[in-house]
Amino acid sequence: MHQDFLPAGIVVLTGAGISKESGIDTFRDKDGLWNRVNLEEVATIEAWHRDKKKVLDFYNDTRKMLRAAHIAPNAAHKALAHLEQKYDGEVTIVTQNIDPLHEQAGSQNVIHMHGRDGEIRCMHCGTVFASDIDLTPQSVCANCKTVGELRPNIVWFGEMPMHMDEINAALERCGLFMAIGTSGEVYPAAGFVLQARRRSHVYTVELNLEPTDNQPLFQEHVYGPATRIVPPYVERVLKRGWPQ
Ligand code: BV8
Repeated sequence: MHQDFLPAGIVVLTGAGISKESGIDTFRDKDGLWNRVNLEEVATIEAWHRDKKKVLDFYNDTRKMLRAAHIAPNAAHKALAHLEQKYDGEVTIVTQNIDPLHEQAGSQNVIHMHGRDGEIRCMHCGTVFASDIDLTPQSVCANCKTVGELRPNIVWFGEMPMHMDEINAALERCGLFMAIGTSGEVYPAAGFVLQARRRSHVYTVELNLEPTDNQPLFQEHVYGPATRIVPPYVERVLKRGWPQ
């Protein structure tokens, strides 16, 4: 098909809110993680250099929480997988989440811009491993044998998010930008809606439990729990598309 006739792409930015009803806490709600843990002590590169054991123990606990038996994809994750299967254009999920729930729901085109659970990286040789083991400051890299340089393959504050070229390309091609379950407080993710709007024909919608500070940047707003608002919105897009 000629490029001009391919249906416009859809980019879906998701945040912790989409996984909340799967049993994973968000970060900035009143019961959120950053209200219990000081992110400066566990989610920055400085924290890792200051107290590796504290940071590694935090992510060892995070991994165990994410692997609990009751954690499973919810209707919102499944609706997005359905969208990817049924929409005849490209659907790209850009997630800020490190959990695997989009993939477990059946989504294939998922970009984890803040890294993902179950992967570790050696700060000495850069090798990334799939790994579920608890890391300690005594852990040894299987590749370069360096001791104490293994960390979660997660993007901390002050570090460059991953796959930015791929994300920027998807934003260039999209006709519909949906943000689901994100407070719009963390950059560069929070700036993607403005980046998408630089394209003349792009429609932007915020689907969230409640309005965020980014609300004025979106043309449409749907508020409520993700499992209640995402499935019908996906059906609407598949049946009628979006305002051009
Ligand atoms: C970068 C990994 C530049 C850890 C995360 C000083 C120095 C350096 C950078 C900065 C700085 N000051 C500011 C910055 C930029 C910084 C930033 O934006 N800070 C904010 C706090 C002001 N950003 C960065 O540091 C980023 N890197 O800028 O690099 C650079 C450039 C060149 C070279 C080198 C570097 C890196 C950011 C990534 C940090 N890592 N996570 C981990 O996950 O353990 S970010 C953290 O916040 C989370 O991981 C999460 O991914 C992210 C966003 O949070 P949300 O997903 O939106 O979750 P939140 O709780 O906030 O909101 C949930 C929403 O859901 C709410 O709105 C709620 O209403 C809604 N909700 C709740 N329930 C439901 C629901 N919605 C629907 N249904 C429901 N049931």
